[in-house]
Amino acid sequence: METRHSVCALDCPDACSLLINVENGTGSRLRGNPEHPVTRGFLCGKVAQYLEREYSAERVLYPQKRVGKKGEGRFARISWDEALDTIAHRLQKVAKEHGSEAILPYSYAGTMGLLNNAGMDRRFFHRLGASRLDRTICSSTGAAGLTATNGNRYGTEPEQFAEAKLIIAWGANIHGTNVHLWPFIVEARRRGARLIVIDPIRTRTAALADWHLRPNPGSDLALALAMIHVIVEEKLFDADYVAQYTSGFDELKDHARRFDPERAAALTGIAKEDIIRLAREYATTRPAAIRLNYGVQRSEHGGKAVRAITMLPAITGSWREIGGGMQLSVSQAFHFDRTSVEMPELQKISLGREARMLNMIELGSALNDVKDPPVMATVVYNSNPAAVAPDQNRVLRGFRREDLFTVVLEQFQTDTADHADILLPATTFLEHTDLYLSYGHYYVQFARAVVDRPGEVRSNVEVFRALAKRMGFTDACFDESEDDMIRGLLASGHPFLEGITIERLEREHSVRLNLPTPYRPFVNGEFGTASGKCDLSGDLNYTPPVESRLGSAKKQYPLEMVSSKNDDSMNSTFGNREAVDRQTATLHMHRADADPRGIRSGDRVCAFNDRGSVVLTASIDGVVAPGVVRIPSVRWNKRAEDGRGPNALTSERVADMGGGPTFYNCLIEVERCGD
Ligand SMILES: Nc1nc2c(c(=O)[nH]1)N[C@H]1C(S)=C(S)[C@@H](COP(=O)(O)OP(=O)(O)OC[C@H]3O[C@@H](n4cnc5c(=O)[nH]c(N)nc54)[C@H](O)[C@@H]3O)O[C@H]1N2
Ligand SMILES: Nc1nc2c(c(=O)[nH]1)N[C@H]1C(S)=C(S)[C@@H](COP(=O)(O)OP(=O)(O)OC[C@H]3O[C@@H](n4cnc5c(=O)[nH]c(N)nc54)[C@H](O)[C@@H]3O)O[C@H]1N2
Ligand code: SF4
Ligand SMILES: [Mo]
Repeated sequence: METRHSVCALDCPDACSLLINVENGTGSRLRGNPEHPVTRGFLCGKVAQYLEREYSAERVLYPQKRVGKKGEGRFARISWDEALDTIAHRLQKVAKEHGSEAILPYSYAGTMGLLNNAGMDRRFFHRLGASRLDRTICSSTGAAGLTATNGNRYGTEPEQFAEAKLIIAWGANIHGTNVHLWPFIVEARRRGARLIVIDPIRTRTAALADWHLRPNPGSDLALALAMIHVIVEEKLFDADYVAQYTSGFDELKDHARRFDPERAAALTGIAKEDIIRLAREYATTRPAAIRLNYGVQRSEHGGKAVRAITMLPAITGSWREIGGGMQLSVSQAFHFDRTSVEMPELQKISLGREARMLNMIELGSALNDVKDPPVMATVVYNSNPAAVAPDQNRVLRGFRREDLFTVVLEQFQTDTADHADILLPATTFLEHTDLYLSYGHYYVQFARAVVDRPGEVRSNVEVFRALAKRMGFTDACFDESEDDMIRGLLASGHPFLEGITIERLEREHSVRLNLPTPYRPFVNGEFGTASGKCDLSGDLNYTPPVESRLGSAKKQYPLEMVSSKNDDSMNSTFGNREAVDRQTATLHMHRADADPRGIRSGDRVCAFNDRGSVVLTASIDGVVAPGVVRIPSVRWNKRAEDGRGPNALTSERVADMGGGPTFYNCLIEVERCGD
């Protein structure tokens, strides 16, 4: 028996360092590495049980071809040779008849491992001249907002939250989605810190807070501007930091002037006195750290909201302090040479130009409406769009087109896999080599395969390498090994990565970027903007989201649905677990909305709007305020009695910046289902 190191590859800011016992190629006792400064020896509930998934009888183990109708999920086993030949033949045919841009890759972050997330696949699709996918579904709106203000995506490291005297979890369900930050908050609170949660939902985190403020979904821009209003009026800002390290303060003051607490109270649903108290407490408690998470930016003004919230630690000078500042994402500090791996220049061979780009949140439109050329083939990996993409009925209609050729690389038979013409068995992160960044801490990690592979599973890297050969691509890049690709990623020459080699990672598994400890990214300004200053200028106009009670959308749908993350699953991953299915089949509602509709806890209810409907079980509890409903997400469609998940209700509407989705601005009505 041997203890081996791995890294959790799920789409989570914690990027945990793992230890696993291995005997004769079989793993047991998966646990958090006690030596990792952020993992600190524990795992979240979902991944503590990961070996149940690894060795599940439901794993997809062999290549298969569809024998039933699209969506039915009936398949027959075939050989890898037949699978690869079929795919190569069909892709070539589509390219010949419609042009290579009729092929659309669709992937997101099923694995965060750099190679299996965006490696050989990118080379393959660039060489093929396929359409490019704008990967916006999660964080691109927030990234755009953060970058507009700070010029880059650096932030306060989790370890420093222990030093804060005030922590604001803003649209951040830390206990559910970022649990390795929690012990640092516990430590801070033991030393007297207060935790304030700003979230329309009473999450596990909100329930544990000292103070929970519930804004109307998508109204955070108004709240942030009102805080700035108070901070400016009461002269609570750090005039010296503002003068030295920011630009555009006068413009910001003009914006904020119009958002007095009274006006903001009407827009946000938070009492005027509470807004004033929040602003004062934030500006006068030192140090104060904001954990902003992605809940805020999944709304119509989400980009601007992030932009404004990011201004708070600059105007109060909080970036100066250990335990101050803010974290949304720190991913950009990992300055890997991604172009060396993705090789966009291969498009020159295939197309002589950049391929067209389709926004992944508009998949329903891409599959049904896009022309010149229409999408005739799609290859899906690291994602389950049949469940997670908005406007699900249109997405499913697209996937059910008889003339669409669909390939899915999957570990489990998801709703998307059910629509595959060819289904390929994928490895888990315990079964392949990869390099990892984190968007929540500053450690680079590396892991080799630690357990034997079941059946005939292959990694994404291997599949796209093999497909390149079948398609006749002779370029040397398709022969490159995983280790060479990792060397390429690490060889960017950026000082943060200096001395971090594959050999060192092989020995140490996890290596801190070359950053001072503690790291205060903007202690002396040095923002990533062209001027080097924090940019407080720009458009911060706010009107209520169209899909909100105060907005202009149709009034027959009076409830605001927030389908945010379920604590015990990971988007649709783990949706096959019974407990997860029960949690994600629940609609939380306030008594004030339930009573007039004759709805009681345990009732079967239909949630619906013009886009679709879903059947759920009502829970009348303290989770939401009147006018808001919550559906913990994302359920597997096929587990639902009507074959639909929450995204049957959400829209393709694009947020204000960065092309991201507006999952959390969604108006619906709820009724008791007929018996
Ligand atoms: N357990 C678990 N962990 C996960 C995931 C998961 O599915 N489950 N998913 C992973 C992924 S892909 C991501 S992107 C991260 C996301 O991590 P988070 O951003 O923390 O997760 P969310 O649940 O999307 O949103 C956070 C909180 O924002 C709240 N919220 C929604 N709308 C608003 C709003 O308008 N204003 C404010 N102030 N709050 C709002 C939600 O109610 C939610 O509690 O988590 C990762 N970790
Ligand atoms: N209503 C609603 N919709 C949402 C969200 C929400 O909060 N509410 N959240 C949105 C967000 S933030 C995100 S990030 C997206 C996430 O959406 P997705 O990126 O689709 O994430 P998952 O649902 O976790 O599905 C990932 C799939 O990748 C597979 N996988 C894992 N590792 C590998 C691998 O190495 N190779 C291959 N081939 N497959 C692998 C897993 O088995 C899993 O089925 O969903 C979005 N959709
Ligand atoms: S999902 Fe997040 S918290 Fe859970 S083990 Fe993976 S990285 Fe750690
Ligand atoms: Mo995400």
